Amino acid sequence: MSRLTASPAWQALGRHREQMAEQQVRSLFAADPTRFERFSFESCGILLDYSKNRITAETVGLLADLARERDLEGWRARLFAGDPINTTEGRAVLHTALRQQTNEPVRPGGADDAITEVRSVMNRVRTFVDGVRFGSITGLSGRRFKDVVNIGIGGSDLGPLMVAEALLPYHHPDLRVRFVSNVDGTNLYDTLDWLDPETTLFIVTSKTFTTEETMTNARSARNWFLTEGGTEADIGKHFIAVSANEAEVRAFGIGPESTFSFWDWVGGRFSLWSAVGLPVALATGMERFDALLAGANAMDEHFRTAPLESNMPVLLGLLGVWAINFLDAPAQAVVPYDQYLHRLPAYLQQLDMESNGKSVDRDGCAVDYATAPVIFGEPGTNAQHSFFQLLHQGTRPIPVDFLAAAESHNPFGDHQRLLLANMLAQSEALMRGRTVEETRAELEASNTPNARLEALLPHKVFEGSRPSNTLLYRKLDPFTLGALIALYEHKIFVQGVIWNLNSFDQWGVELGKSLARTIGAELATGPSAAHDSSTIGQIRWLRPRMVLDTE
Ligand code: G6Q
Repeated sequence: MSRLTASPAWQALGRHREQMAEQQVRSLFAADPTRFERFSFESCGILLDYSKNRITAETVGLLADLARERDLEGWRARLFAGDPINTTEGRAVLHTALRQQTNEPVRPGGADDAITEVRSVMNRVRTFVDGVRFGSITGLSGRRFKDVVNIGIGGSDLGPLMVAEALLPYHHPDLRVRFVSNVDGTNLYDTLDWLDPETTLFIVTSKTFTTEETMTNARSARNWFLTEGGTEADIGKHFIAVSANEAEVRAFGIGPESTFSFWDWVGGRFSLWSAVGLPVALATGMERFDALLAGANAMDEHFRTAPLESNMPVLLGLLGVWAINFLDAPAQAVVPYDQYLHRLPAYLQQLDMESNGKSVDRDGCAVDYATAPVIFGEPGTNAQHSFFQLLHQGTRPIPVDFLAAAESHNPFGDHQRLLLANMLAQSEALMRGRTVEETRAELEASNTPNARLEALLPHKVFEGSRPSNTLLYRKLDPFTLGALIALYEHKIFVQGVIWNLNSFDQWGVELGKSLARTIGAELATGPSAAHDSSTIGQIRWLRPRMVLDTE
């Protein structure tokens, strides 16, 4: 048994689970008309309703005991103070410093004040963004930029992409932002096909500036630019870099005046608040980007100061632990009833699964409990017509996070009412289910013949008590979006603390990267005997059939 599973709070939750196993959530609602008031609250413009989970006040108390026992408050203080809590990489974790609204110094691992450095880079970002948006910074022929292409992958893509999509209503009407991430040439080809090199600005975003996909795309974009009429002398005007590795940026040919730095204390998947957010700032303007940061900071302050039992990220994290470790939930669905959040599930897949998808704890010991769930999702109502069947009647509980705005950016006729009705209906149906008696009554009322009724009955029953959280906000504006993202960042941190994980490294992505380098060479020369027969067989099948552009 690990220290966690042997701990008094964990054991107490295990006993409590036995009491809760048969507890129907609909009965809890029936017994307590104030359940919504007791298990919902608002912070930073977001209402969290967690009343549809299989919990009582005792569950919340026991979960908070677990958090205290794991010293969540201590870890939270170390996070904000800039202690090197990313121990395997010896780094501080200070994405919160990027959105700090005061000038109070923060020293990552005791080094120079991070806030001063952040302010200095962001002032340059501000000047650049205003210059491009107002037309004083232009391309080679003096024409205004019309297209911005961000070249990056993982943390250097998913965050800015998700936010740029979410804030589409705030975009500059004459500046389009596009994202190229995949090393599949189709991604770059499809993007470049529409572009005029004279009015295109490329942002090469890479913390390390060595990531194979990004550097391959960046080199191909540069070749395209030169082939389409640009000259070497124009590169500095059309290619800018966002990176923590200045030496590699120089080696690529981008000068200091076109480089925006960030730091090793900003993890890739937490970097959108730095100059990595440039595509968002260019598209929406610096005021909006500032509001995004302010929203995230408001959630930071809530996370830092609110009591554990009424602390939104803490509760979301603990409810996840309850579902994963005590109710055996293998996955977590994220379903925004907000089309502009259509990339949120993809973004959260990285944030959560790369942070906590681990089977070894901070001390290097194998864990004996489940960690990160599989995160998946799609916007509602589309999701209802695909995977909701499994959520309602599958064999295991899959918690759902529903998200929705009261007000749409596009108030077409009756759409928003229908959208919200569907979301409310789904969370109610998941929670309430439909008993055998209710199903029978319904079939009888519709005059279903008896034999058919008996055959259909088991298929039409819903177990119910399927957990969900609902997050409601007035409108998806930059401030609210910032708060929402920070909410999930901290939720994941909370879970990492409970599970005793380092949520800030990602060693699991390395093995495939190094094998890809070897196999890349062997696709040209032939496979070595070092591989298994499957890999060798596939290399042999592919080699004579591959068609490469060798120009
Ligand atoms: C995120 C990860 C990873 C990273 C990409 C891109 O936390 O570290 O997704 O963001 O591998 O790395 P570069 O920014 O260095 O190109």
